[in-house]
Amino acid sequence: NKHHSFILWFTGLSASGKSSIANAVARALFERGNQTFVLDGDNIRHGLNKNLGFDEESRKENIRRIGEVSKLFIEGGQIVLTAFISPYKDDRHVVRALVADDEFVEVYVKCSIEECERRDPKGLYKKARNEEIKNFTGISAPYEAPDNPEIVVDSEKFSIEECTEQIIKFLIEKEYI
Ligand code: GGZ
Repeated sequence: NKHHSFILWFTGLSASGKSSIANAVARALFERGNQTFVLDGDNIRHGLNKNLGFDEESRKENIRRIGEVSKLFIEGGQIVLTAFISPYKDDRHVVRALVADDEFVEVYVKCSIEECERRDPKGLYKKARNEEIKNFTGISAPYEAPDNPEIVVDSEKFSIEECTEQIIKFLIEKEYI
């Protein structure tokens, strides 16, 4: 079943490395001749979903729309990589149920809240601690880690490059690519 289209669904805390790893995996897939498309906050939350905030209902709607858009892209023959916190198990399950069993690959980017807060590349954790930002994942809003993701990469122990290699290796072994 090589060369089929599927969603590589990254989930993890803010600053866990989802976007960086998704973009590095997309580059590696492109170099192997695959067609890829990355969906992340930059192209979705600033456009299609700019009317949505971060309360539970908005996140649910955010993920639902991203799932539907991803489904369109896989119908168009792409490997779609999505990089959203997607903190709720139920919402991720809704997306999984939208597509065929072999078309949803959940990648948990594992990184402790302590390490994410140390990284704090945009100063958002600091603002969340000061309550300048409400409902911040890991501080004042929940993150439900997946129970059975297809892949777990530990971005605290391993570099972006190592995590990328681990994902590519999995995809080759399981004949996704
Ligand atoms: C979490 C927030 C929040 C709150 C703004 N909680 O590190 P970033 O900046 O670039 O990634 C975070 C991004 C999360 O958007 P998602 O669409 O991935 O979230 S979800 O899947 O839960 O819908 C962060 C920024 O937006 N951000 N406010 N309150 N992250």
